[in-house]
Amino acid sequence: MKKIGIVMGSDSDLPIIRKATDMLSALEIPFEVHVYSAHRTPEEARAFALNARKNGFGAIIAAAGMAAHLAGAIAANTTLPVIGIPCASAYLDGMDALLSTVQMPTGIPVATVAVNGGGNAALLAAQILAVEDADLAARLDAKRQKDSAAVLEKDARISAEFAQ
Ligand code: RP5
Repeated sequence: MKKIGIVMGSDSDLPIIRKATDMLSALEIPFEVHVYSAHRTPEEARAFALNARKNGFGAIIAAAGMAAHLAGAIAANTTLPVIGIPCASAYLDGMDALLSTVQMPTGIPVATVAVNGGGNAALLAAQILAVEDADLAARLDAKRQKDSAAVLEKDARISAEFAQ
């Protein structure tokens, strides 16, 4: 099975990355996690992206905050799918990272999830791998059914509480 590469711009992004690693672990998807910055360690970020396909990765998740160029810098050096997570920092509520990640020029796409959206980044990566993996697709279907059942349980509880 292909691995998911996870790259964060700083270890301060780790709480958001944990949402992704928890999801990938639950789905039994192998992954690697690295701290590489587009600005502080541009050579290492570039080398990771350039070698990602031959190193067995199927998609890359890149998380960064502030002037968040990491996902775009990774995407510039690979044709693997790159999923960007804009991370909120102390100022601007993540709007800075959202725009830096989502507004890629034509030719170098980054599939951008919500601000701090580590869980959805992992799910999107899983769905990419599941195109060619029927067992993983079945695990994703099972998760959807479980999530739906949990919402319907909440509906039953709350509608009963307000029943007249
Ligand atoms: C970005 O700058 C990182 O992704 C992080 O979200 C932000 C702040 O980094 P630190 O100053 O916390 O290392 O490159």
